[in-house]
Amino acid sequence: MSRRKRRKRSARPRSSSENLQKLFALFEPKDKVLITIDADPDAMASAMALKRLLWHKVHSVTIAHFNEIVRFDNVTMVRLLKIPLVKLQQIDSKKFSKTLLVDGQPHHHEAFSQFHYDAVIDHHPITMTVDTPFVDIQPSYGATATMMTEYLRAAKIRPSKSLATALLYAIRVDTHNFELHAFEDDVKAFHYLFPLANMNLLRKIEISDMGIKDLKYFQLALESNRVIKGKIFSHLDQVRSPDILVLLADFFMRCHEVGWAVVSGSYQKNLVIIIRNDGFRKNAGSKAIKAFGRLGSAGGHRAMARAEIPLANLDGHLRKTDLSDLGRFVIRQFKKSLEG
Ligand SMILES: [Mn+2]
Repeated sequence: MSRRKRRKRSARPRSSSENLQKLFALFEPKDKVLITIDADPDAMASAMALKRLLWHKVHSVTIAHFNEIVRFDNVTMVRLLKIPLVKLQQIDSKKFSKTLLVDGQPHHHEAFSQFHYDAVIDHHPITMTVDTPFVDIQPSYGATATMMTEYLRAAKIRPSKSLATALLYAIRVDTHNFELHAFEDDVKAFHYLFPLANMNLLRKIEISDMGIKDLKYFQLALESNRVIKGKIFSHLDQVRSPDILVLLADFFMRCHEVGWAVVSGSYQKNLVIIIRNDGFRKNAGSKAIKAFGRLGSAGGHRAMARAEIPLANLDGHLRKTDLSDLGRFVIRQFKKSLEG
């Protein structure tokens, strides 16, 4: 889950060994434990760590997620790190004697609200009281994985390569590579995990943002792009997701001569336009608004912007030649926005 609110530091310092003892006190050897998650890197890594903590302490630990895992980096993480997951919809919750929630709070999703949790470990802001036998919520942490790293250290458990890699990746993702709400504790956990992780796996997970099927869009974009004075334009017809357009725009920006990349395509009944620039005395957001704002939604920041125009709104705005080539329309509008 990603909440991007600023987090305040909690006044009371927490002792991880105290917390660990309290957590362990919840369990008996015969316990069948269910950990429920909204599967993203932080939730998965934290659940793995919790499973490791409870190893040999309980009868079994099952990690169940309610959401579909669609992002390719997450799919790759699950596959390469062999994270044992089951779908929440497929389990019989009555078979478990203890239920835990990591990287989320019971009211965050209705899939969680059906459970009576025994423990909640999370780092999101507290918006509602969580009334479970064990609660550890630390909004001053950039990732739940940081908290879990401290639990492991308090338990004197050295994480395996795959667990360390998962935790490291989780901290990177949740702190946006330490650009957003990262704190000293996150940096400390990162330092501790770094030598224990497999950097090759980590890199493969990080760069996995498309599938083989998506290569056809690259082929099309490579064949049909137009370069006009340091600006590269590419228009694709239907795409399976606007994410493809983002990947292509970022890809084109790798060419050192390119100052602007404008990649467009149709998705459902919209024309989607992704704009990138090198950030030098340019403003992608205002250009997007100027070029496309009156026809649909448009906006963004200095270096990146996006516009979405319902195709129905384009009636009467397209020239004859544009009908077979929306790309021509995009180029014309964008060039106009650069003038004056
Ligand atoms: Mn998180």
